[in-house]
Amino acid sequence: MEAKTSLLDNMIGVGDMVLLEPLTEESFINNLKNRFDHSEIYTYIGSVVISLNPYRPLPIYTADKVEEYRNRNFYELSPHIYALADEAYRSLRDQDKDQCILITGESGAGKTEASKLVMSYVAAVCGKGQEVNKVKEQLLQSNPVLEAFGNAKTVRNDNSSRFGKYMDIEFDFKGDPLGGVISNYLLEKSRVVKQPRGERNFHIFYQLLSGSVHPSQYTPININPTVMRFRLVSQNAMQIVGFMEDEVQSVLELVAAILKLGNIEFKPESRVNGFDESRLFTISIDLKEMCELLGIEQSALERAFSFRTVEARLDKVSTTLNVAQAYYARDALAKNLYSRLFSWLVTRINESIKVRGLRKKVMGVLDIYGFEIFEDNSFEQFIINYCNEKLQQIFIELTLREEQEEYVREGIEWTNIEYFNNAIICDLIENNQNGILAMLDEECLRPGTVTDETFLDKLNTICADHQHFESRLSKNSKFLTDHTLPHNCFRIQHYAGKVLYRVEGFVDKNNDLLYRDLSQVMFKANHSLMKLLFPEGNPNKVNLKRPPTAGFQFRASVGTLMKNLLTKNPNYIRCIKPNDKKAAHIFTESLVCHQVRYLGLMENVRVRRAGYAFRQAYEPCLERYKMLCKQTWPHWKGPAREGVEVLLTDLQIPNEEFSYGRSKIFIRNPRTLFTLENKRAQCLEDLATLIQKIYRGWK
Ligand code: AD9
Ligand code: MG
Repeated sequence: MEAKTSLLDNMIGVGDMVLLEPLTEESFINNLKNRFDHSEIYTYIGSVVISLNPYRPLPIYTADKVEEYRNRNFYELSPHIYALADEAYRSLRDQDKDQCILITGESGAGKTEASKLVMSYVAAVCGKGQEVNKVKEQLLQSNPVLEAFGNAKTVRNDNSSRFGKYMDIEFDFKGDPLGGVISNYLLEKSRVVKQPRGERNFHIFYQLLSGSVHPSQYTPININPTVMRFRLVSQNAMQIVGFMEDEVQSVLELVAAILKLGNIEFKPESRVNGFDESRLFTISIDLKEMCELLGIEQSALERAFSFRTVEARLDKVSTTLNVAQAYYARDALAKNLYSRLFSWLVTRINESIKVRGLRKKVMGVLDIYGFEIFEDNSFEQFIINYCNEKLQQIFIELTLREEQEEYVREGIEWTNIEYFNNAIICDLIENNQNGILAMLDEECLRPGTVTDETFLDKLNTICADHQHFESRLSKNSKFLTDHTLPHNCFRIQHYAGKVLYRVEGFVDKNNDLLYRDLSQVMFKANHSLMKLLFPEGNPNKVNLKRPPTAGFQFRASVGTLMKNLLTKNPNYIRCIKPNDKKAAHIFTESLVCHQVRYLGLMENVRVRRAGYAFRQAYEPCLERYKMLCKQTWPHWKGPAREGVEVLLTDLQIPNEEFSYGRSKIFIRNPRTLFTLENKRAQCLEDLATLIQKIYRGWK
């Protein structure tokens, strides 16, 4: 009977993997599958929530469900993301502990949905009132705005986050939300100008065009700026978040201008208006329309696409651009316009949701782009996967640390358990001296001819020659070199799998340079946003200092994020993708097994079981089992801890099975818990039979 082997009544399979007997990878996967087949997508490993993407709407996020989970103990009901959200919120509200919700998993596993479920749960259970409700709405509606601009359809996920997001929700002393702060991490801006086969550009472009052009026709557009009004799905959301009408309009103008920009073509043309022999001439009207949209002087933009001025101290040297360089400049401008617009949106949202009262406690929700292995992996995947490595590391450190600390806090002995630590991969990427990012930066800053190939040569040479590096990289084989590697590639053994990176574009994307001529034209534009977006184009503020590289900035911001997360109490949601067809009801065992392995879930269960499989505060424990002992039933008058002692002695459970912590009882073996649960189930059954008898007697 399934119910007898579970922690909770009437549960499918085992709700907490810690209680799984026997514990093998096979039984672990079978348990997930069994539960998934019965629409139970959540399963615990102690306090960690495993979430399987159902790829279909489930009726488990209703207002009734919220009520059901509200103010209940974590293990009291069947596993649910709401239980985690409730636990985190109550701990924040009642114990003043800052929380963070760490959501990990590969692309399409359900992280973004999970983050929204946590946010909506917290919004539903925290305080009400006009002001508070407005704050809540703004916080929640920031999601569709950012998704419209930062998400896109990829082969892995129809709504894939192409940026990392961390949101601090700030509360007052009563636990009412006051506002928040969003941090965004490196948007995949290359998507603006080029999308892999079968993928799309950012949603906003299609939302803008909806009704006028079919999404498949991305390139040629015929939007008339004057009729281009608010036909946007995200438009309502923008207004709720606090954007003014003219701001929305400005944003849309910019998006439309980027589309126009993408249509501009260059052809070498001799003698145009006697201006210059090598001047490039554009044949479309898009240039004109783009200039109209942004209030740019057309001839200035044409010139910026034809020449490049290099300034060195007092000298200014102008060189003509060839067609390829003009296209390069065009794409660089499109990417910069879009990514700067995105950052501006985040800043603008932050302004709206900024905390005005006295902030007391914080709940951080982290939703980043998931681990990606494509056929063709570039700088973007490298950055995304590095970010995922860091998160995995934090999981490893904190699971262990948390476990250790709890034993110390409760005065209980603890023995270490071995598991794979991916710190070595993080170091390979981020080491200050010879990490891959540092080498890339070094190459980007080196005078002389720098290409992706010279960067790759450098990586390979250092790996082969440098004794220290060799032992660090090769012996642990995280940087994999062999003769079968395709030309221009390097391979890394990430925690989640081997990824082959093609170096093409690494140097360029890391440099992230925009010709000064273009930024100056943008700064001069007669458009409300452009001065804000291109401050370096201000001719009065000539700054010859090189801006930090994309890799450098990313590493720094991830470092800050990690420090921030370490100060908070972590709550984990480990998302798993059940199949790669984006389909409901399909559970591909091999795929799930791979994720279970690299997420380290088996180790997680083992760590949890190595010491004590189960722990519970004395009071709820006594409450749950007091019916099993005459001395504690129905009311125990003394302290809860003594009640639990009386109960366990009475049930003749061997002493070595328990440890009495300061505030919790620790149960070593899951079987002991089953014994208690079975006795309790029996007791309830007897009680039900008795009630029936009495009832019949009355009739
Ligand atoms: V990525 O790293 O941003 O590419 P995520 O964020 O892990 O990825 P996402 O949350 O976007 O994945 O989920 C992908 C899709 O799965 C969603 O668009 C939903 O259609 C579907 N999904 C995910 N979670 C749930 C759920 N709890 N219930 C129903 C879900 N559908
Ligand atoms: Mg996502």
